[in-house]
Amino acid sequence: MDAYELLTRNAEEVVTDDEVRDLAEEPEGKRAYVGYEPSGVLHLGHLLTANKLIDLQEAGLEVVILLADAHAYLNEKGSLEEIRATAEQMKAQFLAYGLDEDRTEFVYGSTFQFDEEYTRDLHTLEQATTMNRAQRAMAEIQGDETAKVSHLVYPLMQTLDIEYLDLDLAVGGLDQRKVHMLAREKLPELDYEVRPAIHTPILADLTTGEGKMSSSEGITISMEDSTDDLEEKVNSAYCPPTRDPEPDDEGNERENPVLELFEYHVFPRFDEVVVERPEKYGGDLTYEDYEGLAADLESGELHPADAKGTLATYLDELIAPGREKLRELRD
Ligand code: IYR
Repeated sequence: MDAYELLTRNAEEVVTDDEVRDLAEEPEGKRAYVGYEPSGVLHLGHLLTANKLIDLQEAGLEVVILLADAHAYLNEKGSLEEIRATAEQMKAQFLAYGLDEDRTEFVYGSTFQFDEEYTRDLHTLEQATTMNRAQRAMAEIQGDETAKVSHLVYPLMQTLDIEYLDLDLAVGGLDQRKVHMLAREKLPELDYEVRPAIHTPILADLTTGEGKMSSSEGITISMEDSTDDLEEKVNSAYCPPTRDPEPDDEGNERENPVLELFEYHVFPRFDEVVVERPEKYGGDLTYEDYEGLAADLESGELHPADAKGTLATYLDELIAPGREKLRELRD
C-alpha cells in the first residue's frame, strides 16, 4: 500500500486532498497528531484514531499524542492531578495496543499551554473569534452543553496546539472537524500556516445501529472488557444481513455496526480473518478484505451469528495486551 493510501484509507474526510497528497510525497519525518482528553480506559472510539496513527507510522510519519489535560480540566473532568494520573494509564494502553514506541511522542498539553507566548496568542485568537463561531466549533464535541466560557476557550486552544506542536497533519474523529476548520481559518490571521486534517468516521451504536457509539450511552467496548464481556456485547449487536439496513419505524438511519467494526477495527489490523465453522456448516471461511466478508454476509453464505462470534474473537485479540497492562497498573 503506498503512503497516500495508508494516510487516507478508512478516512471519512480529508481536508484537503491536495495537501495530503503533497504530504504523502515525502512522509518521512513529518509529524501528525491526535489529542485526547485523558480517561483511564481506552474504548473503541480512541482505538479508531489509533488505527490511523498506526497507518501513519507505517507510512513513515512521526506521531504525537497530545494528552489534553488542560482541555479535560476546561471540560470539568477533575483536578489536573487526577487527570494526569489517568493520562499515564492511557499512555501505557496506547503502547500496548501497537503504536511504535520509538516513533510516538506523548506530550501533556499543560507543558506548553500555560506558557506566556501561547497565552498571548490565545488572547489574540479570542479577539479574532466570535462567541457564536467558537460555540459552533465545540458543539459536536460537547453536545448541547456549551454554555460556559471554558467551552469557548477550548476550541481556540485546540487550534493553537496545531501550531505549537509543530505539526504537519491533524487527525481526529469527524466530531473534531469544526475545530480543524476554525484552525484553517484563524491560524493565518496570526501568520501561522494552515495544516491538513484527516477525519475518521463516527461509528454507530452497537445495539441499534443508530446514531453514534459513545462511552456515555449505550454499549461501548473498552480495554477493560473480559473475553466474556466482549462475547456478550457483540452477541447483542444489531446485525441484519446487509450493509445498508432500512431506517427504523421512526425514520432513523441505521448502519450495520458489526460490519463497521470489521471494516474499521479488524481488517486494518489483521492480514486475514478466519471464520471457524464445523464441516457440517460448510467449514472455515477465510477473508483477506472487508469486501469479501460483507458480500458473504449479504448473500447468506456467512451467518450473522458466525460473523459476531468471529468479531468478538478478533476484538479480544486486539484489546488483550491493553487489558493486561491495565491489570498490571492497578495491582
Ligand atoms: N477535542 C478532543 C481533545 C483534544 C484534541 C486535540 I487534536 C487538541 O489539540 C486538544 C484536545 C476531544 O474531543 O477529546
